[in-house]
Amino acid sequence: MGVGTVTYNDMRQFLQALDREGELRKISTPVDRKFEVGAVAFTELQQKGLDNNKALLFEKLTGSPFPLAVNLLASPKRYLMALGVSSRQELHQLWMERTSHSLEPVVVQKGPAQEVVTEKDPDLGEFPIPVWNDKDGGPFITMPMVISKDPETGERNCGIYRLMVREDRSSTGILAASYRHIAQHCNKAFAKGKPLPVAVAIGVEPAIVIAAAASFPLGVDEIGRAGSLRGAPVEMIKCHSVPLEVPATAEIILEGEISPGDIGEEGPFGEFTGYYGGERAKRPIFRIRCITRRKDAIDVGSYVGRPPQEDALLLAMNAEMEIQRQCPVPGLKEVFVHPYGVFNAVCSIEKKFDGYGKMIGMAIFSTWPGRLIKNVILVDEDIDPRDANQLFWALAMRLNPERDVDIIKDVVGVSLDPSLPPAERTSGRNRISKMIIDATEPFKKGDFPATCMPEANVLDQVKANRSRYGID
Ligand SMILES: Cc1cc2nc3c(=O)[nH]c(=O)nc-3n(C[C@H](O)[C@H](O)[C@H](O)COP(=O)(O)O)c2cc1C
Ligand SMILES: [Mn+2]
Repeated sequence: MGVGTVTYNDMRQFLQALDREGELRKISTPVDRKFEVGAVAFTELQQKGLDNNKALLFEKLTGSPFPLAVNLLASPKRYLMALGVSSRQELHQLWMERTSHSLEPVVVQKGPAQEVVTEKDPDLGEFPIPVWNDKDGGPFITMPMVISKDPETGERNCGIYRLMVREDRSSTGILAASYRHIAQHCNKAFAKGKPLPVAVAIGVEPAIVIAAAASFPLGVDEIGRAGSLRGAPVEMIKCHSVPLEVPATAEIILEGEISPGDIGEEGPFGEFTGYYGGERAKRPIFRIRCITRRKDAIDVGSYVGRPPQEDALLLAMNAEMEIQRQCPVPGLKEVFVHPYGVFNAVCSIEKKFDGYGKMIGMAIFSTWPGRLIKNVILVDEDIDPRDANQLFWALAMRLNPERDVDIIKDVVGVSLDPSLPPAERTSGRNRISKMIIDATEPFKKGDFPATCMPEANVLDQVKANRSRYGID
């Protein structure tokens, strides 16, 4: 098996791998899906942080026979495990090699995702779907793989767009920003007065989750990219009631449609920013016609809210790699998108000439994933962008704010950015300012003081013979 060829065939195999690695905690005491699941998941993340939190498996939930897995990819370690790599360098290499092309899925006749079929009175109420935060407008499915096809070209899309369970328990609200690919599928179907068939897969192989969360261009089938990432094609089965295919080994499938003019109240929801995103408002409704599932289905969710959390980590890690790939100016060494504050990026560069930092800063904003970034800090190659101590040293010693800080006004930002003036959000303009901090050494080499170090040969000898000094 080569690097990155993991082929977990379903979420269960990944859960087993997490368990083996000590990355899964099973909770056997009964837990309430309203507020309590959210509070337990939040506490785990807040107390242990991104590097040390564990995935959680709630085995008993009040009012539901199904268990619920939460935060499966909420640590860099588990993200790397999901793709079968052991370091960020390996991940980077794998991403660049594998995400430039697809490995087409194969359609199979049968799959566990259809062991139980409910076509009459589908009921979301039987699943343990949590109300995560105190002001959330209802229970939210936070890890749905939402699958649709372009009504004109037939190209498939798979994205993660939150689903709020409505009171009838057989429909959900859906929030997909206007630039999301499913919104563009809806527009095309609605222009012909037709509904858009939609299928939602819940509980899938982790490479599918990672591909669905990545910002690939319109027209790219994320399921094909997931196949490429995992090193084996994804097996799909035909849905019962809609002309779509879904991962054959998923835990739960929701089939239905979004129809023109069919809208209802949705939200609010505690967002990845740590704030409630937008008011309760009229948004499209996803009507469920059929639910299929495994006999002993395991539901899955993700705590979304104040960082650290999974959504922001997935956004940050995917953005780092895609900014790196898409930056048109050479010399970008490392991109660090801060997973607690995903609008911040610290980037190390090989500075070619004076003024190069600002140039790369502008180039980063101009990439598609760079839309996420509000503040970019450029540092020299000798600074590790992930090391806050080194970063603060560079900011203190290399920065002359008047010269090195630039603010760019009236740029399209992220609609959920809480610092957007309310009128910008409600009008859909979403314009914000952006900042470039060029903390690289200024002037020509030689004009800027040299950093100080002990004499190189002596230093090497001391390092090699540390025990001599009795201070190891
Ligand atoms: C856990 C999680 C929840 C998300 N929820 C939403 C959402 O509710 N609405 C949305 O527009 N994007 C959401 N996203 C971001 C999109 O899934 C992501 O940007 C994806 O690339 C969009 O797919 P698309 O480019 O095919 O439209 C979420 C991402 C994650 C990881
Ligand atoms: Mn897409």
